[in-house]
Formats: sequence, C-alpha cells, structure tokens
Amino acid sequence: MDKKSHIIIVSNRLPLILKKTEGGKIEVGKGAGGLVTAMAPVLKNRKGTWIGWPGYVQESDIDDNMLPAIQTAASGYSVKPVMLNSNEVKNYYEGFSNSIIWPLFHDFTDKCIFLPEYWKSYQEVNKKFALTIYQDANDLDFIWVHDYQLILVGAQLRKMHIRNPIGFFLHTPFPPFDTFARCPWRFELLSAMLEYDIIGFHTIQNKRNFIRCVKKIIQDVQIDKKIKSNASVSELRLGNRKVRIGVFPISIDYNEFFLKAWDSDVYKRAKEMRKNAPDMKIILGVDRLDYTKGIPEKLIAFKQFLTCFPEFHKKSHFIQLVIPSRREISAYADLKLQIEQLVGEINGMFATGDWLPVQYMFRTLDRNELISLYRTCEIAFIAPLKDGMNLVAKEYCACNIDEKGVLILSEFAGAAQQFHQDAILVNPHDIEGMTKAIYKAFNMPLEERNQRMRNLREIVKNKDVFWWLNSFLNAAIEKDLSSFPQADEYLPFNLLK
Ligand code: ADQ
Repeated sequence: MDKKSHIIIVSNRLPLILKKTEGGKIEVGKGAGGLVTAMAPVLKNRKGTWIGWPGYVQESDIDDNMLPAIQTAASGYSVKPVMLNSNEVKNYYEGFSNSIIWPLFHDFTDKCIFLPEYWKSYQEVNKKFALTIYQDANDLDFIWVHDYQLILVGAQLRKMHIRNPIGFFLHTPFPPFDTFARCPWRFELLSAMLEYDIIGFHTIQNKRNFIRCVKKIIQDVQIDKKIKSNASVSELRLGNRKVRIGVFPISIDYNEFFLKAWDSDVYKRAKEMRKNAPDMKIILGVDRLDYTKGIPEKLIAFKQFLTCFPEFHKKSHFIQLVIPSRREISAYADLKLQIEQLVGEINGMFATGDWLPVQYMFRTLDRNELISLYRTCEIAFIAPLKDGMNLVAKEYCACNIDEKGVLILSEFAGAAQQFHQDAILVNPHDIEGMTKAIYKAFNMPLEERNQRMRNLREIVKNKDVFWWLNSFLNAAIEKDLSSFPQADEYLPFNLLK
C-alpha cells in the first residue's frame, strides 16, 4: 500500500460524459467545468480517485473493454463508477435530489415533493456511494464529498467505522431556518452533515443559515469563536467532536479563460459575430435550464426595456443561451416552453425585416464558441432568483479582455457577495428595476465601464479556482490532521498565494 495519503473526490456525476450512440456503442468523452479543471491536477499529483455516477447508462453497458477508455478520458487519476438503476435514478436523483433538496435549498418550497420513497432511495444510494469509497480508501486518504446529492455519505462512512478526515462542499445555497425546517428529514440531514470534519459554503449567508439551523434543530451544540488563523472558518463542538464550517467562494481557472480570450480563433469568431451588426449592443445571458436562473424574468425585463425605450430598437440584441438540463423533470420541461413562448412573443412584437431582438439557443456550446460570445457581448445579464455562486459571471469577466463590458448581476447570486461594488446589482423580482439596469448599462460611460470591469477581473484573478481549492484544503488540514500532507503538496502549479 502506498504510504502517502491520497485524495478521493466524490460527486454525483463523474467528470466524464458517457454517451450511447445510435448503434448502441458507448462513447467516453472528457467532462468540462470548473471542478474538473481544479481537481484534475490535484488528483494526478496525489494519484487520487474520483468516484461518481457516469450518467444515464446501464451497468450492463459498461464492460471491461470500456474501462481503459474511461481511464484515458480521466487521464492521470483513477475513476470508480457508481452505477444507478432506473429506480434509483428516478427516486434518488430526479426525486430526493432534484425534487426536494434542490428546490428547498433555492427557496422554491412550492416545487418540493416530499415523498418518503425518495428519502428511502436517497439513503440507499448514499450508502452505495459510501461502500464504493470504503472499498477504495486507505487509512490516510482525505475524502472530499461534493454537493447536495450526497449529504449522507459522510455519516454512512462513519457507520462503516471509517476514521479518515472527510470534507464536504455544498455547491448550492443553504436556506434560512424557516425554509429548511419544512423538510420532514431536517434532523437527519443536519445530523449527517455534522459527521463531516469540515463543511464549505460559498457565502457567509449560507454559513449563518446553516449554523442557525443547527442551533434550532440539533440544539446540543456549542459554537466556538472563529479560528484565529482563518477568519472565515468557525468551529462547532458537539460533545467530543469538532466540525469546521467555512466560507470558500468557488471560482474558475482565470488563466485558462483569459488566455483563450486572446486566441486567434476566438478573435476571428468574435469579429464574425460583429460583422453584420457593428453598432448593435449585445446583451448576453448564459444559463443552465433551471427555474432558479430567472430566465423568464430576464426576457420580461428586456421586453419592458424595448417597450419603454423605443430608441434602442435595432440597436440592442439579446442572446440567451440555455444549456439543456434535467428535462425528465416536469418543472424543467414547463420552463422550456415558457421561455420559448416569451422569445416568440418578444420577436413577434418587435422584430423587423432586418432586426431580431432576441436570439435563443438551446444547446451546449463548445468552449471557444462560448468564450467568443463572452468577448463580443457588451453586457452580461445574469439574474438568478437564487444561485450558489454563478460561474458564468466570473467567466464573462475573465474573458472581457478589452474591459469595456458591463455585468448586470442578481443580488441573490453568491457571486454578488464578491462583485457587489462593480456589477450593476438587480433584484430579479423587480422587473422595472431590471429594465432600468439595462438602460444604465447601455448608457454607462466608457471610463466607468473600464474601471468597474478592471476591478471585477482583479477579484476573479486573485481568487481563482486554485485559490478556492487551497483555502478549503488548508482549512481542513489545519485541523490537527498530523498524518495528512501539507496543503502545498496538493498545489498543482505552486499557486498558493
Ligand atoms: P450551475 O447551476 O450549473 O452550477 P454555474 O455556476 O453558472 O451554474 O455554471 C454553469 C456552467 O455551465 C458554466 O461553467 C458555463 O460556462 C456552462 N454553460 C452554461 N450554459 C452553457 C452552454 N449553453 N454551453 C456551454 N456551456 C454552458 C452549480 C451551482 C452554482 C455554482 C456551481 C459551482 O448551481 O451556483 O456556481 O455549481 O459551484
């Protein structure tokens, strides 16, 4: 056995995309996204493992011949798939995860379907993940569990007498007590969270909500003062156990986006997009299909903007990009219809032979296409009703290399905590306020745009995804994990700041 400790990342989805072709063959592709980019070098460095569900494929579809392809896609670290059957997908994933916790944690309690069979399946699948970890983990490994689908994994591991340090990061918001208290399994969920050694949230508000819920629901807990060496981390004491609770705002690989924005291919595409509309101001929205993202509210605000300010007809264009997501859940299918109706209505009302007010795309774009859009558009319009962080806001700033863009951002996105001074903050429920924000963005003097964008870019540059990773691991390791390697041993590119 390797004496060194390894890192085990556990998330609902593996950082791979498995797709079944029409001929029935399974193809393996690399996954994308901030978490994969940040974790891959660390996993390679420490010969780590990523454990997760490979997506909508059957266990029988994965044969031994595919394992090398899966390993190649992961390149440098090992991957352990956890297979889910169709009942588990329905009850654990679409059910408890996405029809209970996701809406509950985003304050959409009217969308919660509190079915006991969902809870049963959630417990079983979390145990299944824990068993896979149990089979893989050595004594010194650090186990890092991600997100709302796997809250119970730490507690399940403790039941299996796993004594390793275990961390948890919540990528969604954590709701206020009045919201969380509605969950029939509130005690079980909170108690399970307290089995982790360290819990990370995006914002101070999430951390406060969590601590308030613990005080009200668990009660027998002592909140220690903040840890001296790290102002954003507090310690909870339950009998002999201590749990660290910290704020670690996730981010992106700034350098990757920044460098790609300079790429000649990206430049050519950006120029091409501008060819037919040199004087048009383009507003960009990029969101996963989700009712939390406030897509209809943005479209309604744009419609109001065109109604109130006819001088911007033929001078403004709204590109709304939507990445397909969770369409098997009815709330998502309904949302798609609502968006399509609104786009049709706005274009029907205002379009002319040579001007289309809204361009709507419902697909995943490749990285270069997305970055070209970030580079081209004068305004990014990001208005979630609630969002853990929102990486699109950070990606837009990183790619805005001429520093002329304006960011309109919802005050309910976690990113607003970092960007409140230089973005135009909006309340997505206030359509009139959002209309005014679009007007303000259109009329903002160049000097002010430059200054604000420069400040925003500084924040993303200084607190990138590697900073996030190091902050979390440092806070975990400070906790007397004497056998555990120091944080800088994880550093992929010596980026500890
Ligand atoms: P998401 O809800 O998925 O993440 P977000 O943080 O905005 O939200 O990330 C979306 C990602 O998808 C971005 O990297 C973006 O580039 C990409 N994307 C969106 N539309 C796309 C398209 N059409 N084509 C290609 N790529 C597209 C969850 C939480 C967030 C939290 C993150 C990370 O809901 O609040 O910021 O996890 O913790």
